[in-house]
Amino acid sequence: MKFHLPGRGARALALLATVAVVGVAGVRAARASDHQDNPLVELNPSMDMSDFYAFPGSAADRTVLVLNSHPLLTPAQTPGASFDPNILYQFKIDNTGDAKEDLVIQVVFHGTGASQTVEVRGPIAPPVVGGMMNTVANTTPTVTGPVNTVLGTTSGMQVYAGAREDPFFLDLEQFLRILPDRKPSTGPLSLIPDSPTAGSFRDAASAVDALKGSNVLSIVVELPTAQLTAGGSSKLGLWGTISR
Ligand SMILES: [Ca+2]
Repeated sequence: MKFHLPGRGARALALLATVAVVGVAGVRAARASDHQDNPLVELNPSMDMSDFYAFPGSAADRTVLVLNSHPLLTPAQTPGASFDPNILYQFKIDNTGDAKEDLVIQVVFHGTGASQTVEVRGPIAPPVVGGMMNTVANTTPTVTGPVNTVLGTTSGMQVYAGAREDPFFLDLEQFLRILPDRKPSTGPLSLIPDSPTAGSFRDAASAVDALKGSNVLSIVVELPTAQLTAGGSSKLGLWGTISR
């Protein structure tokens, strides 16, 4: 995963790389971010997955999965932003340790704007394993309803799809001091002085979150953990994909 600075696509650098391996008994956080990482997703921000999160849910036997896309929305842009109704958003679950998904949760949208609706299928066996060309399973959706609404049940699957402030924390100024060749060639960030001694990020008291106040379109799914471990073990590999 990598963070891309606008206008420097070909020279984007891996900021933090991670593998999202989650042991259900003891969750390890995945730490990475991926905003605007290639020209294709800059042209279609709905395809731009910024972050994927997995963490314990509202009860001990439940897990939350989050797939964020369409990063760097300003508050003014946010009401007009939509999930792309022509692409497939997927949570992928490997519970056999081979880095191939055994289950998927498929999310598609209909319409645009405030009247957009979401359909969530699964967890189900993937119609296609791997690859970027994926198909929607021919099954009845588990949860359906409007965006910007909490859907489903607290005992089964709960879903929220809509705008939220980007939860990722990025001290961009310090990042550019650590790696000054990533600085943009114009604009305020180009003026940050190089600091060869800056070898780490600043502590919470002095760090500045460059993403504060910008929004993402978030797909949040909470479900019984047993639905993720079914047919496999409690050690889960979790990731997301966005594909046509
Ligand atoms: Ca597997």
